[in-house]
Amino acid sequence: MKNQVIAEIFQRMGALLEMKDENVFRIRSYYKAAENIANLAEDIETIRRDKRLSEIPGIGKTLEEKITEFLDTGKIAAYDNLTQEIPESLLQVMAIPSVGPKKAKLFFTKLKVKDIDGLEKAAIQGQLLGLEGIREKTIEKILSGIKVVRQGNARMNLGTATDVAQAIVAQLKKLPQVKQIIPAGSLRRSKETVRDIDILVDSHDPQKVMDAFVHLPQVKTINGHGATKSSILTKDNIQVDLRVVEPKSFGAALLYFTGSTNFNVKLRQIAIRKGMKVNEYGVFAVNGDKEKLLAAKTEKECFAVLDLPFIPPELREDMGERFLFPDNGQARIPKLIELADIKGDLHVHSNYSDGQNTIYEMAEACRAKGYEYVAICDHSYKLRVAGGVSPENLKKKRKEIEYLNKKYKNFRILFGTEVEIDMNGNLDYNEKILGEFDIVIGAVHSGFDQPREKMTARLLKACRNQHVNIIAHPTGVHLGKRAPYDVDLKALCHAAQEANTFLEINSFPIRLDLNSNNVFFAKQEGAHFSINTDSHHTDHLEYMKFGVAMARRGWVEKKQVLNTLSLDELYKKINKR
Ligand code: DGT
Ligand code: CA
Repeated sequence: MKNQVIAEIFQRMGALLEMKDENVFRIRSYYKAAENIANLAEDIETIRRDKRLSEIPGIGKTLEEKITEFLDTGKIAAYDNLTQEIPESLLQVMAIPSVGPKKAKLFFTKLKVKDIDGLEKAAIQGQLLGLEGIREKTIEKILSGIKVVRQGNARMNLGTATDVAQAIVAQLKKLPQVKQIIPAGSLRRSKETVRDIDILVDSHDPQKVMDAFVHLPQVKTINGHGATKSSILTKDNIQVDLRVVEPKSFGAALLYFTGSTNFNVKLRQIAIRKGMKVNEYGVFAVNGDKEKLLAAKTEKECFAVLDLPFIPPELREDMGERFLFPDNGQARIPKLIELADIKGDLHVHSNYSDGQNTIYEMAEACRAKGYEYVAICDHSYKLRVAGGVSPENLKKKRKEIEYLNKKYKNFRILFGTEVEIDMNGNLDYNEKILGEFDIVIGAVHSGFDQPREKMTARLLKACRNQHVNIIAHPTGVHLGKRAPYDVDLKALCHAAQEANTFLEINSFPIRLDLNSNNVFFAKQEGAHFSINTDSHHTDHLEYMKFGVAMARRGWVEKKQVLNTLSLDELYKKINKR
């Protein structure tokens, strides 16, 4: 499918036009088209063949011509012209938090800054100071923004890693030589971001598996092609390592290559204390220079001979180590929440704001997942850029939901909102309107730079509003794009607990907010959670698994999560009806 490539080009064209100070509507049309194309479920070439391009929302005659041009020639002349004028590398500069198109252009024209390295150099050498609108503080922010972007370039988010790994696993699974195949490493531990993908295969015939791996269609370069280990770079520059191990030691290898490194170190220490040894080939009893294999075939057997319970991969981090390996006594592992415990999604958008699907389509997709409810929480009026819903339109939305609910027996659509929390902690709709919703999610989408006390006060105030049930993406982080804002999470947890407000674990892969560290901390502080997808398309409902993974990594149990409740229990919990 060429969908993603075309979406990417339109996204870039939007950004380049923004840098050129073009008409805002023109800029917006490229961004909107990029988003809509990226979210298409159908192959754009099929749509073109059926002459239905103009039916894609936001695609007018001009954009239709550009899509056709790309599908015919593999190029878009207008894009090439733009990159002649403005180097593409400036898009990365523009993506740095607190830079943006205007400053990127300023640095380019005044200082010939073409890329991130150039900007960093100019900032350190003091060349930025004195340019229009640049103060000492701006430079500090730019330098820390560069760090965020560099980290983002070095590590992909869990969503991307999952997609890449799944595509490779699906192809290799077809080989008769492959018995088991599991992505290990940070991906198996569901870490928020992943540097490279480590896949483990159980096979008696490694050579065949290696050959198939290095010839996969997604391979750009082969960095290594050995007898039992190979390493490739995909066309998107993602490193994937594949190891083949013998079936008899698959468990020990899986344990080793799942890590984390710190967890492995701890495991080795425990083994030594018991007169044993652990490595990727097994767990051994050591007696002088004699070694006897005790376990290797499955992870469970390896843990058992070390007198440990099975430790879920998500817990194999430094976090929670004092519970996993207490100084005296047995490891205590709670029964972690599972995806199957989730009974509904409490934060999705519809086309009433910036969602791609109708309320009905979102509801049907949730029903298909076996949910009991979904809350349609569109943006509030102030967030115009995301189609915030006006008070008049709310009435229409509510009627539509009531009408649909009449038809459902064991399913309910909740009338919700993701309401803007302003700079002072006030909410975008008045109390009367807020009282009419089934679910209110408070969210910060502006003024990320506020100092800690201000931001904390702002969030606490929203949290204590009697109508607010959930605080959306509590730290505002965008992985690789925007650092979290500065908030006293402890204070927020305490206020949330007192006010019966739930902290969101936002499952959207570029957010994952709260992240697992914050979840772990918030849980200790007594907070309760709602795991939501923030879906803007039915396809995004799948992201729930990532939010659940964050909860598991934070040692969260079912009882601490609002949307594991049945509809009746949920209403009771939030004092509705
Ligand atoms: P990443 O790739 O940075 O997101 O994180 P990981 O955990 O996937 O790290 P990676 O890819 O370097 O290695 C995969 C696993 O292999 C790691 O979690 C533990 C194991 N491993 C790798 N190198 C070592 C090592 O030097 N010592 C030990 N004990 N384990 C290692
Ligand atoms: Ca890795």
